[in-house]
Amino acid sequence: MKTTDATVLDEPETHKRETEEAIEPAIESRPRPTTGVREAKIYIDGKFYSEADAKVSVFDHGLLYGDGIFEGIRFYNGRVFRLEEHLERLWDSARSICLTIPMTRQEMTEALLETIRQNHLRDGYIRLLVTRGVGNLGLNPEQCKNPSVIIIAATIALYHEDFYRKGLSIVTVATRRSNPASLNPAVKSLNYLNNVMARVEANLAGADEALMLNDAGNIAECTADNVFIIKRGQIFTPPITAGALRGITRSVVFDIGAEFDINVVEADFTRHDIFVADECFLTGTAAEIVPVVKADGRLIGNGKLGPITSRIIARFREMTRKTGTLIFD
Ligand code: PXG
Repeated sequence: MKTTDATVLDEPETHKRETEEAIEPAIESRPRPTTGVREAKIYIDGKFYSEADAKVSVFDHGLLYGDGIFEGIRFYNGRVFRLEEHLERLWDSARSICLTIPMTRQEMTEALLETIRQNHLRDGYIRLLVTRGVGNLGLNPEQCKNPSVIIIAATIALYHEDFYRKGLSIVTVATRRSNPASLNPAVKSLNYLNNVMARVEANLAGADEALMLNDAGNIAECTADNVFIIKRGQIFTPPITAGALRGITRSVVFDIGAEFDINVVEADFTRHDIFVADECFLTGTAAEIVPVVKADGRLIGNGKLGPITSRIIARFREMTRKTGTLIFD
């Protein structure tokens, strides 16, 4: 994204390549992402490893086939935001792909909180993965007897405040969100090539995010965010059946809508509805709630952050500071 401060997820500092490295690549000097934490501790299957030693097998089907699931979770002010919901979605994803998570939810909660503590963080981002585990080169998951659990805690550079005030520009891309009959977007799987290719298209078009349609031509979502529009005081977002992930931040918008007495309606809509909307915003754990002011070159509303989006962002920020599972007792 075109921001002054990229998130560690989007553009890790260490990805900025030195010219010499590009000419003469060496294993040691190859840029690699870091968590942004000094002496980071990464959880893999019950043990903590340094960044350099945190490795998985090349025979893990998570790598070979994108066979696995993940969650991106934020914590703010010493509290993990909406942890229960994230774990519920993780367990739902696992069930959907017939993957057995090798621990209880209570154990997962403890492992996750301990990873944050080990990294001495109060604000940051967690990447939680469950891979199918080590198998052979065939894709049959029955080869994989032991799924792996990986938990990475990272600092996350917030987008510059301007980004939330001035809004993003998005473009519709040709890559369609995968059909639920092929790969259901409701499963948060490690297979993100569909979204990655959409993001490549947005990059090539010079836009901040890609708007993805489903096979029917209706809006599904963006590459890592849910889409909302506001029209005549009502809020609309595509239903899960349109190919949207059941976003946790999305569900917070439903809660805020109820508090503000604003209708939040799940409905199929098209690009046209975005072009004529009064306001538009995206929601995602990393992006949080961010206004969209331009879609396919058209200004949305007056092209500025709208009043309802602004109130929602303020309330969301208050909730993130004050609610969540305590990390330190
Ligand atoms: N749609 C998709 C396809 C996602 O991957 C969301 C919507 C928003 O859901 P939450 O629960 O986060 O409100 C996601 C979020 C990132 C990033 O960099 C986010 C996700 C995956 C990978 C990276 O923000 N998932």
